[in-house]
Amino acid sequence: MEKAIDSSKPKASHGVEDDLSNEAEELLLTLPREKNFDGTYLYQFNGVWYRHKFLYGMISTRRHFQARDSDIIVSTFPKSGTTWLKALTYAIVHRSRCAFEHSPLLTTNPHELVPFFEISYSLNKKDIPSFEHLYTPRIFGTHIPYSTLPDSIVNSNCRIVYICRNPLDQFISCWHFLLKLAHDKESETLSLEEYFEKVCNGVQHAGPFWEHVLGYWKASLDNSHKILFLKYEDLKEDTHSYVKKLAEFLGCPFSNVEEKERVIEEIVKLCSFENMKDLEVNKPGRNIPGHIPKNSDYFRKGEVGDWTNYLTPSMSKRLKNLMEEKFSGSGLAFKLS
Ligand code: PAP
Repeated sequence: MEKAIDSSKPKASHGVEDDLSNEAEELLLTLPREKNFDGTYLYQFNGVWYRHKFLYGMISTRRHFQARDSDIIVSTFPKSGTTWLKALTYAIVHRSRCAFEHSPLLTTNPHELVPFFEISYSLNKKDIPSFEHLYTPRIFGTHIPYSTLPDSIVNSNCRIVYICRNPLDQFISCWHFLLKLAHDKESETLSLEEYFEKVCNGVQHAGPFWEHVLGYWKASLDNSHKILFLKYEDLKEDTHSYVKKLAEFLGCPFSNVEEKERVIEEIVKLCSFENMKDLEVNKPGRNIPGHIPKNSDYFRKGEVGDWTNYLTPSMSKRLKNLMEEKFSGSGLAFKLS
């Protein structure tokens, strides 16, 4: 049964969020919890596991976020291609604002240009973010599952682009990311095998993986004009075609002139792993104010099939079998290499 989050309370544009803080703290005491990778807790809310800060951010997002019809939501399970899809979406949608050699993507990390609303709502509990600094159409990121999105997103004409990644690479990518964060905080961590066990039981931030992916997959089948469902592996294989498809879906297709002027190629190059990783802003030591990960933590290898370097045959078999079982009959399959 769904736990209640009261999203009907009056929405102050500014104001101390004591009510919500108290409500969230009280709620936390009632929720099942499990140790996370780094010894902190994950809390299970409506079947989904959240880190503490994100749970608060999710509740606050549901309470306060008002979608506009023109908004674009980049939605993902963590470590599935969020940074890349944010960059591509931003580059496509705002391409007429400035020449590519002056693109904000060259000097600003994609997570700053395209904020996660649940992080924005969790950063400062005193003021509700207004997002006034964002260009229209506004582009937001989120890891919130489809079933828990604010009503205004589901009921408005705003569009959602979702990217999933094969669960073996996603697991390894997440493992490296968490290891880096824990190392920076000098926290004790679970071993790869212990973390693997948690993931197979669905216990990871925003997990279970299969619930998240299936939620958006089914919604995209029911509502293909609202939700575009992409796969990291397809995007890697043929970025050009998917950039074109993304622009069409977002209502800003490339003109013949733009195609002739190789605008798609410019966007693919600008947002490529190799280009973004080497930018000064994404080098080690830089991070977005208020964010714990360093900008460089979002760029590791950017490859398909890296799982073969880490998972034992029995681990990969178990994860493949689990996914086959969970995705059976859905029509969704993953490319592993
Ligand atoms: P997030 O959910 O925390 O925002 P996200 O961007 O989804 O993270 O995942 C990071 C992964 O995307 C990393 O994968 P890896 O660990 O297997 O290397 C990262 O390298 C990859 N990535 C980041 N930017 C790009 C890009 N421009 N092209 C391809 N892959 C990318």
